[in-house]
Amino acid sequence: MADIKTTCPYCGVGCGVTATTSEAGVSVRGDESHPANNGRLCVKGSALGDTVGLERRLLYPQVDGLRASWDHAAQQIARRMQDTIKRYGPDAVAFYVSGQLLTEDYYVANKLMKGFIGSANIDTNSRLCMSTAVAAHKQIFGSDSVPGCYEDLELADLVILVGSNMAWTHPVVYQRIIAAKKARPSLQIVVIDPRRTATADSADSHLQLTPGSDGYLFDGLLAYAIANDHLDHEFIAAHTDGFAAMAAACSARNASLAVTATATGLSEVALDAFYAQVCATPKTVTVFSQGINQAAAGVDNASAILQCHLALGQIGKSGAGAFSMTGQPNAMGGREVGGLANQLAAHMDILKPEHRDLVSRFWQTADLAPRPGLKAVDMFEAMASGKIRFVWIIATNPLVSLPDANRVRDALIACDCVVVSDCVDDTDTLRLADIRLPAAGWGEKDGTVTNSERCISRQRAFLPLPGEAKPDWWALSQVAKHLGHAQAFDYSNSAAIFREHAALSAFENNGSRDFNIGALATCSDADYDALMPVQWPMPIAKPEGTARLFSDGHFFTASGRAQFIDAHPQAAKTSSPNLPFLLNSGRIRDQWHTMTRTGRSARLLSHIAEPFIALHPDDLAQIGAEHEQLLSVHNSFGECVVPAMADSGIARGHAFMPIHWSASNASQARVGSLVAPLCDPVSGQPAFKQSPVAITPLRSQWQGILISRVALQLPENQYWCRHDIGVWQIYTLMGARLPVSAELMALWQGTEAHPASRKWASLDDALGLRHHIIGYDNEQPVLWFLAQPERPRIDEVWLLDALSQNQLSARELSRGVPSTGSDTSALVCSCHQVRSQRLLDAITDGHRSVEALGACTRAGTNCGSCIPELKKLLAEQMFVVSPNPEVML
Ligand SMILES: Nc1nc2c(c(=O)[nH]1)N[C@H]1C(S)=C(S)[C@@H](COP(=O)(O)OP(=O)(O)OC[C@H]3O[C@@H](n4cnc5c(=O)[nH]c(N)nc54)[C@H](O)[C@@H]3O)O[C@H]1N2
Ligand SMILES: Nc1nc2c(c(=O)[nH]1)N[C@H]1C(S)=C(S)[C@@H](COP(=O)(O)OP(=O)(O)OC[C@H]3O[C@@H](n4cnc5c(=O)[nH]c(N)nc54)[C@H](O)[C@@H]3O)O[C@H]1N2
Ligand code: SF4
Ligand SMILES: [Mo]
Repeated sequence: MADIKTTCPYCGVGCGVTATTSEAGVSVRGDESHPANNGRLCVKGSALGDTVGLERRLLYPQVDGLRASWDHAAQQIARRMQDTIKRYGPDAVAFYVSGQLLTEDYYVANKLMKGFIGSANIDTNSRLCMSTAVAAHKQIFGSDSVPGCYEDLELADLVILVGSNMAWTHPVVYQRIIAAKKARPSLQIVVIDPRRTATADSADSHLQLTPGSDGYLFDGLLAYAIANDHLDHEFIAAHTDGFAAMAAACSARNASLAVTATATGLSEVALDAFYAQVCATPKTVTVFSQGINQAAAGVDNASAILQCHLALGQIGKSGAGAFSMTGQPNAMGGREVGGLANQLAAHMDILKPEHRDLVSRFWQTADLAPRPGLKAVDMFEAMASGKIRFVWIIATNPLVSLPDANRVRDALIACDCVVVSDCVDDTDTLRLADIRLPAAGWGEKDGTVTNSERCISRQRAFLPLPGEAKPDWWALSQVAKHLGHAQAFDYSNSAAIFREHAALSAFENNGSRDFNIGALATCSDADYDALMPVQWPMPIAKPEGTARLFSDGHFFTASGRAQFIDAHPQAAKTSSPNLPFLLNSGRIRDQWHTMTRTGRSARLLSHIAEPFIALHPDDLAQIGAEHEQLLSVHNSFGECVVPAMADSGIARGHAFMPIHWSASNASQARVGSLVAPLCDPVSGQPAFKQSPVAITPLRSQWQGILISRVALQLPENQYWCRHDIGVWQIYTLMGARLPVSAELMALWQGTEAHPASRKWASLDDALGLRHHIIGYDNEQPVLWFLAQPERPRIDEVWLLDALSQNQLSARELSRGVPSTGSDTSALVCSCHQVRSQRLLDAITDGHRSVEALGACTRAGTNCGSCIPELKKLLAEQMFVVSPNPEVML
């Protein structure tokens, strides 16, 4: 029952987690001593214990569909790679890796490809996530450095959240800001997002701009600061180059309030107020995330943000700076080891001969890649066109997450050999693998990650390796040995890799490179085990680490000064008569990416369980559709079929879809299949947020829920989505024609060769409008199906439990709710399972604040992710109770 301190494997906040293993399973709580979260966890982190079960894990290597030993698998990978290299050269092989790898895994993958295979064709899903921020940092600061730290967000007087739905995507940092605001109400929060999000709901102001117009907004800010002389002349003169040229280009564009208002769709009054506020607030932090990064002109937009901070001298000081929030748990670690195709290790540059020479000598190799490799989208295009013929994909699901996802399928099919390392046994990408490798997952693997504020923390193992699962660094090292590089990859543990990584960061680093963790280069295995969270840089002379960069005005450019450039704003894609909606895509609160882990937690499903497309209610009416009706969303790249969600927070002509559904868990809901492979020209990051689409309503006559212990092959032409909870699979279905019980039973019986032990009870109603079936195997319920014209509302958490225990009354079974009468209204607080009806009752009973609701129902008292929803409920209800605006305050 020992407590192990580790780090959450989800978002880039990088919260410390204390995990306790007992016979009852794994329980987790926030680590009070971790500087990122001081004991807090969001709902995803709190549910980590639900996701560590061994159901549906990939446990053994497989080669061409057959179970194989690790040695055979590694030998086959090496042989197939060598065959490809012999015939087509080293650039015909590629690795596609992930910001969810540990730094040690990442270091080994990068070293093998760039150092020893001799190609730089290793890219990562961070290309889809952070490459725009990387390019902007390098362009302006000379290095990929996030200047500030989380504390700055608490110390600021103004926090600007641009293209970030932080309340849902980085909830613990968001809660830190909200707590700071509560203690000091003068702290102002401005959200810049074309969508009214949960984050926007609790901000002081929301600038609902035209998608992709951020460049104009920040160019307008520079123009305003220049015109009204709000510049920090001293800082500009002492620590920057190129200001005059940038200012001249900006002035030449005449970015007046009127011009900016037209470009951004915001009013001149709103712009004037925002600009005046920023210029008058020295302690301003601008946080940017995917609304900026995932845009066709993302690097220019991000650069414009960084330049505003330079021009106003709002950088390198406590409470001031531009802050790129990183998405994945180790996006930063991946950048540190040079995981992107256009980087070298330890923040060095593959285009610089002196850096190539340094790394070659450090790795003792003569085969270092001579030039940058292909970026993710180009890499998969090279597979489709036969230039790359071998790919090893590790810890990412590109068939779902890349743009033009249908083309990615063609790309993998065209390869001679596809190797996929994953921890689960079924993903869209794994389905196309020739060789599958079982990876150690969270709780089993051991190493380090770096969060958004450059803080390096340990992920520690507290569970045994299941089956034959192995850490990714180990698998890569085995293949390296079969390729003849035994000496360079002779690592005994992750500590040995980390020491090498740290030593490289300090190797001949005379202060010209920002990334230096030389103080850790000689750590013993025991030191590494005990490593406390620490922020880099931490050169030998500064083992305590560094909270803020650039405080001394020194930048990592040749002149030591930050560089102003002409980040000229450009308009993003727009809709057209044939494709009248602009589709935005992103995350929901309780799911992580393609749901291979969060999809297994029943409580994480209660918030939003199904794919959807959100549209303004007036747009829904205009296309002749209703809330929850099935819609076909399509363009020349693909089609999705998902239910509609009416959302007045979406502007007219826009739409939003979540990224979480794949072919493995829904009939047709991969949003990536609708996204054009259009990328920022500098960073290569795809413009995921603006895809023109057409939307057509579909007719469905019935809706159903199916809960089954056996996987069923559902008909392709009907809508379904599925979640796997323990031994159960839960399907939501919709269709054109109400199925007859017998059809479904035939499907079920068809899954067994000898169905004698299976019986079913069918409770169809007299009018034939409602079908209800319970299937038994050896007297135990194993299948439950309810279909009716309207959407069934059932209590899944209760039902799964009841089915497992076989303790159901006929009445309960037929309704899917306990006979005591259960609340099946929308779940608001996942941590304490509090539903909206309970909250409405509490509000009616006089609990009229977030705190009072929390005290009464416990909602919002754990991770706080649902506080924006509590506020919304309160605002709506208060209005009903008393339309007097004073009461609302
Ligand atoms: N719950 C949850 N949290 C996560 C993740 C997850 O899967 N689930 N994934 C993690 C990862 S890898 C990442 S990268 C982060 C992403 O974190 P965020 O960037 O916060 O999340 P997104 O939902 O991708 O997009 C953010 C917002 O950008 C807005 N946006 C779209 N277009 C524009 C535009 O033109 N301008 C502006 N200003 N805004 C725009 C969208 O409406 C959206 O609200 O989340 C991390 N955290
Ligand atoms: N349309 C659209 N598309 C997007 C985005 C968007 O906003 N809109 N966002 C993009 C962004 S920012 C991101 S980060 C990507 C994320 O997209 P992906 O990286 O494709 O999504 P994940 O589901 O996180 O995939 C991780 C896989 O690795 C497995 N895994 C987990 N841990 C390990 C491990 O230790 N080792 C191994 N070998 N496997 C492991 C998981 O089971 C899972 O299958 O999506 C991108 N795609
Ligand atoms: S905010 Fe949530 S998902 Fe992100 S690291 Fe913390 S607990 Fe994990
Ligand atoms: Mo990401």
